[in-house]
Amino acid sequence: MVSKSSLLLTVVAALAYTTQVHSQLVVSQFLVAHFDGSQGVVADFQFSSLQSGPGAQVDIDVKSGLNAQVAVYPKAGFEYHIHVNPVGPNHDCMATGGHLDPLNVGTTFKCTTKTPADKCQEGDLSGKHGNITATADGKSKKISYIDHQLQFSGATTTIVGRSVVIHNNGARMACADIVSPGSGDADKSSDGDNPSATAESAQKAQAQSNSAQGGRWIGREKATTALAVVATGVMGLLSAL
Ligand SMILES: *[C@@H]1O[C@H](CO)[C@@H](O)[C@H](O)[C@H]1NC(C)=O
Ligand SMILES: [Cu+2]
Repeated sequence: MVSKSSLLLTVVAALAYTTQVHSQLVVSQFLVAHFDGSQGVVADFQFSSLQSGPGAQVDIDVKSGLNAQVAVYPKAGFEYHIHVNPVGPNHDCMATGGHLDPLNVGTTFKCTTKTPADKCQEGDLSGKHGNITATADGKSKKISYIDHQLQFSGATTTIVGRSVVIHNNGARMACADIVSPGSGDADKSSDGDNPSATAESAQKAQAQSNSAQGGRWIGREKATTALAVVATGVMGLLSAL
């Protein structure tokens, strides 16, 4: 006869495991690129992994700097891409190299919002989703979309450790590293004016703990196994009472 306390222990352990598995199914990866104003642009980019398959939800919040007066072509707006390398010393945007392009699409083929996305450079975000509009006050409406090419792993495909570059008629106007929230540059962000800052930091903390655990998906089989263990434990406990 198994003791009640050991059964109880099994239930508690299995519940703890299930909770952990569940949270990893919800948020796997969350990355940010923060433009801190040192190159005239204050903006936050967020990349959140999707629940299934490659791709990411991209959320862009331009707070200042993308003014129509600054734009070489105010009507066209500003292009922006994910470049392969991080930003160099002293905010050197040239150090970021070329576009993230694991498919070797190249720059001669221009992607538009109508091009099938699997034909585009992974990093050509403004090609696939449109330029950032130039405005009178340099602040733009929040931009959100899903990009199915973005990946959080793979030596050639990952967006981890890359950078975002904002262009003004081709010139590299400002750049920022893509990093885990709370690491290095991302910390300088002042979220004080952001009403969703609390929810955001909770999400960031979650993502951090997930990436600390490797940031990988845990299969549904494992979640199901954990649930089965919980169920067995509960039934065992009930029958022992
Ligand atoms: C995006 O901006 C670039 C540079 O200003 C411009 O050449 C291009 O035509 C713009 N794209 C669209 C779709 O307006
Ligand atoms: Cu670029």
